[in-house]
Amino acid sequence: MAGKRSRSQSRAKRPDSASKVAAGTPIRVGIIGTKFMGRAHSTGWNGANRFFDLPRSIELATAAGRDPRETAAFAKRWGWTRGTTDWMSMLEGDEVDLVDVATPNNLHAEMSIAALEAGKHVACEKPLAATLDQARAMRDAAKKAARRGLRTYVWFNYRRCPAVALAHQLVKEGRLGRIFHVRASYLQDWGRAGTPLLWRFDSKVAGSGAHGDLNAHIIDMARFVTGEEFNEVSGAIEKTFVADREIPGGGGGAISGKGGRKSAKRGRSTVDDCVLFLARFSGGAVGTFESTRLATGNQNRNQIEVNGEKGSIRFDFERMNELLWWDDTLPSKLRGWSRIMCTNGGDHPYAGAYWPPAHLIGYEHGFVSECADIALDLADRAPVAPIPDFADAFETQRVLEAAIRSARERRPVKLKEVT
Ligand code: NAI
Ligand code: SOE
Repeated sequence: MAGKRSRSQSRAKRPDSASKVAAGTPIRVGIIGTKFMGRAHSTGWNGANRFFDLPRSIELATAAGRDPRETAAFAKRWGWTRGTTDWMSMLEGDEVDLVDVATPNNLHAEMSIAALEAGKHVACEKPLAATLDQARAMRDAAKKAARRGLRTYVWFNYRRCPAVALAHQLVKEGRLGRIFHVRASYLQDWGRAGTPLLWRFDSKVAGSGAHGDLNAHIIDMARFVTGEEFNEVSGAIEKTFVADREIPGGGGGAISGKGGRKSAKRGRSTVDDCVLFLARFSGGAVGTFESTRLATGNQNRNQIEVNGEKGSIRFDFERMNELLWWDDTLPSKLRGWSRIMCTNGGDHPYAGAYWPPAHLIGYEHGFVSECADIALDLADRAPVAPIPDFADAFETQRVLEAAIRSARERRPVKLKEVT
């Protein structure tokens, strides 16, 4: 996208910010949600202080959960000063500067908007919301709060894999030239028939299934890497393979509720297991997108390939430290896929904060890097890679909505129809 930067690449200039007032002072974080993302974000906030030299340190102030005993244990284990079962209590007074929303999708709007109204910055999990209406309300609340210097962030953490941030840089440097194809898929297989009816299968809570959960990531990644926006979505297919599931008997962990108590009760999944669609981009590229929970044998296969006139890149999260790169400007006898190990500090984004070359990083480092980027941004310093705010994540939510309309109405949907 010569000359014109999309929302995923840039940040609007802000008025004099609340962060400036507090520059140099610690950022006091309050988190809501103490399970999978509660643990990942806690690792992130703790690790950012240690791996990065931050202009503002991070204080893990308050953790809010639902069960008093579990919340107290979580707070102690992960280094939060206080645990509470009343998330609203952290909005009163001056206990926290930023609220981290790590709860199921239907709670993002209520919690984020309340935090912004209470004068807190917000870092909210993806997808921005369960519905387009909730997402729009969040975008509008963020716009209003920005006038008071408040900032919003969305945890599209895969942007912070060094390989993905490098792909973004290569495109920006013009090394791929004009982009022809985007081929993205996010394949998981934990949605098999034995997996109980967790919140991720309840449309009232999750909004959608694999679509909002996984397509949201690859839509964001495509926008981030290419710098192009979606113009049209077509040919979408939405499918639920396993509608009848066991109602969980309680307990259990991991994404699939593994180890939980058995129950004899059954219920219906009200979400998709997979959504596939085609796309046209603002710079003329075309794309294919596929997300599923039933791609047996693919556990967390978040992949993107971009083909340009001068070269191509290929990324697969299951080999997250590597970026595959084809340089089509080389003489043909030298052309081939190069495997770039994205771990060289100084050359590769984020790598310098961690280990020596090829001493690999893992899933949690994406969250550490994201927390560091948030701390940089709150000190008015440029993050290593742009962080999506609510307005940016709303653009991703519009694409999700366009794909669902395309699937249900069996027609191409232009993004300008989705406001
Ligand atoms: P989870 O089920 O493991 O944890 C949800 C947490 O929210 C639990 O601690 C639960 O007690 C808490 N919670 C639920 N209702 C609450 C309420 N009314 N008040 C206070 N706390 C409440 O879910 P998980 O996997 O952590 O997902 C949370 C969010 O993070 C979702 O939006 C999900 O899409 C997103 N996510 C993002 C990932 C990423 O890669 N960025 C990875 C996994 C999840
Ligand atoms: C489950 O599908 C899940 O944890 C998603 O919720 C995350 O967003 C994804 O990054 C990993 O898988």
